[in-house]
Amino acid sequence: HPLGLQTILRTYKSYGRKALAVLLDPDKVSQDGLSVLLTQTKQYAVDLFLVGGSLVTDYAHKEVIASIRQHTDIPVVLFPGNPLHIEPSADAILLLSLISGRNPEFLIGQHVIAAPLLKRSGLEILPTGYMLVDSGTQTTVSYISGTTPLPHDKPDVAACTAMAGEMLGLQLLYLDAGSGARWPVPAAMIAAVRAAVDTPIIVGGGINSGEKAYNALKAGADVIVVGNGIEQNPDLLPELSAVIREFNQSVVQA
Ligand code: 1GP
Repeated sequence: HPLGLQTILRTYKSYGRKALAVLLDPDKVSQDGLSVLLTQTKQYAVDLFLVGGSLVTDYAHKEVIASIRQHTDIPVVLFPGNPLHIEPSADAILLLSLISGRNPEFLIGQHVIAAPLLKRSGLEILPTGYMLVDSGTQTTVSYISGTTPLPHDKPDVAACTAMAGEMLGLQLLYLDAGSGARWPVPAAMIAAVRAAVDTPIIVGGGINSGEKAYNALKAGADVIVVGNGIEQNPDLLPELSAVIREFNQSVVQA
């Protein structure tokens, strides 16, 4: 997109427009399932596709992106676990610094390795403070990154982490309870982060109902990310779409 996604997300945030990002994990999506989903997206409010995951074994990013391109012009953003996941046919990449953790590899180490590749890729870089939140079970990303998630009942720690990320120049904040989380990111934590920073806030992990989506958006999320829920329940996308449209309807009327 000529404007750039960073500008678009900031603009959305400034007037309260909410967005839905559908996460496609190249390991989990089947070609048939993907075609059905992509055909459906035309009638639903999908703003972005995220492609990736912390552990990808099939390296099918390119094929998944090619399928998305065949069906729709919705922007595709990489959600990488490591520099092997860089795929220039996407539009943009979340350059994640895992600021909830204390593992230098995921704060800066992998970024140094990736930087020349990213520069050549032509991808729009979205510098993102990535905050893992405890979700009642150990998630793959916590295990792979060797980091402890933020305690789910400590919204003040999350708020200070987000503030520090914003002060360091990160442009987006992503609160993630991890894929398939038992508990999504608590509303109180989203609200505390919302009050602490001006950046758009992305929230994901365990959002598997319209009600959970509503709660996250109401608490201050600008973008919600849903992966597993959509893969497992064909009724979820229409439900999420209705929730997003309800929020955005009131924005238009305001
Ligand atoms: C995980 O935030 C994403 O990193 C989405 O999680 O698959 O649980 O929707 P789900």
